Amino acid sequence: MVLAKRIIPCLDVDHGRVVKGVRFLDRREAGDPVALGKRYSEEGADELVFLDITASPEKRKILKEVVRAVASEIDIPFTVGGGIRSVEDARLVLCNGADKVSINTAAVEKPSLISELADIFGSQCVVVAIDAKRRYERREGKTVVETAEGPCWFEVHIYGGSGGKPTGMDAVQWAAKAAELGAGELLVTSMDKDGTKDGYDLSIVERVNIPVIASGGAGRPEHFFEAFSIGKADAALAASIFHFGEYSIWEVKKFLAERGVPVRI
Ligand code: 0VR
Repeated sequence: MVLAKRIIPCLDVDHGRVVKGVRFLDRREAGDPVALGKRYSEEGADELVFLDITASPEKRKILKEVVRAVASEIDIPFTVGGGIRSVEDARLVLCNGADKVSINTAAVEKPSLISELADIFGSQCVVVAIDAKRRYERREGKTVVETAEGPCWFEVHIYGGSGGKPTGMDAVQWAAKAAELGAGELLVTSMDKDGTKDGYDLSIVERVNIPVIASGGAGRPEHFFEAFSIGKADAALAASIFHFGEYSIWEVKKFLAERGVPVRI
């Protein structure tokens, strides 16, 4: 049996409103999370991701009322992240309608949280989000990846807000570690591609040995096709093209199905 490739719209939420920027900067408003979530669920999205992107930089808890409001309008798997730092935080989000939790900052600061969450809720519930940015300067011990733009390594960033904070960590190595600790899935976002509509950066995706969601850069249906054909993505996440109405989820799926990619219609 072949697993269907998943198309996942992403709601990046800032104080109750969906926003979208370019390379994690210059965010502009993109709508109401409840209305958008409902629309995507009806349009055939396979899952929905909700990220409270200002929770970690503001050191506050996720806005659980908004999570609950979105959850009540959709009937597809729902992944929620932003500001989740403990088992209790995860439980709260799951009790408010999430099916999976996504952690980034807390996982980097305390990797054992991944195993704790996996032990309690199951790996299928734990998504580790990795926000990665290319670095072209050489650095000892980093995994060098050959790209069309030259050799580089990928640096993990935390605290999504205002461009994120570099950690010095190697994203390829961190992806392997997160998988070993019990993550069920990785959400790999290219900060260089985010919002550019230039296509995904699949360099990390192909080096991961657990299910992986490619994120950042989708601009046309062809980009999804690349993620599933040239790249080894299990799912492709996108925000800009769906929020601003350039393509519907249905159009993307039709394009993929016509080219032999297994998708749920
Ligand atoms: P598109 O390139 O518009 O499809 O973007 C997909 C994906 O990169 C974003 O929806 C998003 O999840 C990345 N953004 C931000 C962030 C993630 C975590 C924290 C902050 C941000 O500032 O955009």
